[in-house]
Amino acid sequence: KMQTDFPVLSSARLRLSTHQVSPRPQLKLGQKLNEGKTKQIFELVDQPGLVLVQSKDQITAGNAVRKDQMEGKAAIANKTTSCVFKLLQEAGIKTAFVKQHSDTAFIAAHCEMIPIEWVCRRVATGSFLKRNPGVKEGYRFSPLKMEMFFKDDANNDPQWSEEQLLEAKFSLAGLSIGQCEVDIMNRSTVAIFEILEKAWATQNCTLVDMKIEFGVNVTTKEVVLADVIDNDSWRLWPAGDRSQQKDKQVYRDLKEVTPEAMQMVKRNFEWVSERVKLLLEPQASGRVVVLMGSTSDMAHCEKIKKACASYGIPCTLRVTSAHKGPDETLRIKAGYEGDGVPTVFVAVAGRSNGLGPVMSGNTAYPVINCPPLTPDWGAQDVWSSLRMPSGLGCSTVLSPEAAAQFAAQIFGLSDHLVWCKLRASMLNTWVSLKLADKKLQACSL
Ligand SMILES: Nc1ncnc2c1ncn2[C@@H]1O[C@H](COP(=O)(O)OP(=O)(O)O)[C@@H](O)[C@H]1O
Ligand SMILES: *[C@@H]1O[C@H](CO)[C@@H](O)[C@H](O)[C@H]1NC(C)=O
Ligand SMILES: *[C@@H]1O[C@H](CO)[C@@H](O)[C@H](O)[C@H]1NC(C)=O
Ligand SMILES: *[C@@H]1O[C@H](CO)[C@@H](O)[C@H](O)[C@H]1NC(C)=O
Ligand SMILES: *[C@@H]1O[C@H](CO)[C@@H](O)[C@H](O)[C@H]1NC(C)=O
Ligand SMILES: CC(=O)N[C@H]1CO[C@H](CO)[C@@H](O)[C@@H]1O
Ligand SMILES: [Mg+2]
Repeated sequence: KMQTDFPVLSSARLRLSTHQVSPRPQLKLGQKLNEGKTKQIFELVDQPGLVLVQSKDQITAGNAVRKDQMEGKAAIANKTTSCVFKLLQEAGIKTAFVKQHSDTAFIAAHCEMIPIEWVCRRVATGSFLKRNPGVKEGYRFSPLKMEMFFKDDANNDPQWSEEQLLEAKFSLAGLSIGQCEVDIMNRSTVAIFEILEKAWATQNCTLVDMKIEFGVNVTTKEVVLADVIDNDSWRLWPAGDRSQQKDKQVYRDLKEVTPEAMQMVKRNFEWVSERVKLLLEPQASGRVVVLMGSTSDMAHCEKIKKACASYGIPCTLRVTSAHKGPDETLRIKAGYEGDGVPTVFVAVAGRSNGLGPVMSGNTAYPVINCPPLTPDWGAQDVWSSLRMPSGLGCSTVLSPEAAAQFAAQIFGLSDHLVWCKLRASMLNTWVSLKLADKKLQACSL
C-alpha cells in the first residue's frame, strides 16, 4: 500500500497531528465538499472556483513533549508543501495550489480529483522490490519508472495498468479521462519528478521516488497537479545514501510511538525543512549581454531581453560595432569578463556580422549570433554568421526568442531554477499540442 510504502518523512500511523489554527475570519467557508483521511475541503463563499484545503487536526495528546513535537512538525509540513508548490509554479507547472492560508490550510483551485496515485521512481526500493522479485534495491531507472495505483482503501490501493484506467472511463467535472488525459498525467508526472529531482540535487540529495495526484479544475476543465506534495509524498536520500533509508525503515515498522522514535522522525523532518527553502534559491546567477551593432536593431534586441526575463535571467543591452569601434567592443567585453558573473553574449548585427565572430575570437564565454535578417539580403548575410575562421565556437540562432532560450539552456546546466522553467515549458508545449490535436479530432467528427 502506497501510504506505507512512503515512510520516509512521515507516517500516517504515527498519528502525529498539526496544531490548531482556525481559518482567518475574513475567509467565509461554504459547504464541506470532501473529506479524506488527512484533509477537509471547503467551498469559499466569496471566491467561486476556489476551495480551502484544511489539514485535519487530530490532536488528542495532553503530553506537552508530544505537543511540542507536533507543532514543530506542522510548521515543517507547511513549509514543505508551500515551498514545493512554489517551485513548481514558478517553473510553470500547472497546479491547483493558489496560496498558503494558515499553518494548516491553503487555498486551491476547486478540482474533482482523479482517484489515481501516480508513482515515479528513479531508484528501486520499497514495494517495487516486493512486486518485482530479483530486482535489487538501488537499481536505477533511466528513463524513470512510472506506476499507477487506484485509490481504493478497501482493496489496499491496487496497482493499475493504463488499460485499466482507460476502461474505468472516469468522468470528472465533465471531462472524460481518456488516452489524451492519461498521457498528459503520465508526462506531467515525469516532468514534475525531474524538476524536484534537479532541485534536490542542489542539496546533494537524491529524490528516490514520488507519488502525486491530479485533479480536473472544475472551472477550466484542465488536468492539473492537485492535492499536496509533502513529507509523505517522496523518499529523499541525503547524498544518495541508502543507509538513511534503513533508519526510516524503523519508523515504517513502528508499532508504537516512543519518544526515541519521535525524536528520529523529528530530526528527519528538520533535516528536510532546513533544506526545502533552499530549493527556491538560485545556485548560480548569470546574465545575458546583448551587443547590437546599431540601435536600429533595438526591437529585435528587446525581444531577446523579454524572453530572457521569462527565464528569470537578467539581460543588458549595449550598442557597439566591431567594424566601426573594435576598441570599444573589446573594452565592453573586458568589463563583463572582469566581474566574475557568468555571461552569455548575444551578437545582433545586420548585413555583415563582424560583431559575433570578433567577440567569439576574443572571449572564452559563449557567443550566440542572432542576426536580424532582412528578406532582401538575408540569405547572403547569414553566411557572415555561419562561415567562421578556425578556432571560433559561436553559434547562430535566428529567432530572438530562441537565442534567449539557448542562453537559458547554457545557464540551466548550473542553475536549476532556469532548468526547471525550460523543463516545464517543454511539458506545456507537449500538452498544448496534444490538446490541439484532441480538439481538431473532435471537430472533424
Ligand atoms: N484542490 C482540491 N479540490 C477538491 N478536492 C481536493 C483538492 N485537493 C484534494 N482534494 C481531495 O480532498 C480529499 C481529502 O484529502 P485526503 O485526506 O488526502 O484524502 P485521502 O485519504 O483520500 O488521501 C481527497 O478526496 C482529495 O482528493
Ligand atoms: C483553475 O481555476 C481557477 C479559478 O477557478 C483559475 O483561476 C485557474 O487559472 C485555473 N487553472 C489552473 C491551472 O489552476
Ligand atoms: C506556513 O507557510 C506560510 C507561507 O510560506 C508562512 O507564511 C507561515 O508562516 C508558515 N507557517 C508556519 C507555522 O511555518
Ligand atoms: C507512461 O508512459 C510510458 C511511456 O510512454 C509508458 O511506458 C508507461 O507504461 C506509462 N505508464 C503508465 C503507468 O501509464
Ligand atoms: C555529496 O554526497 C557525496 C556522496 O556521498 C559526498 O561524497 C559529498 O561529500 C557530498 N557533498 C556535499 C557538498 O555535501
Ligand atoms: C508524519 C507527519 O508529520 N506527517 C505529516 C505530513 O504533512 C501533513 C500535512 O501536509 C500532515 O498532516 C501529516 O501529519
Ligand atoms: Mg491523500
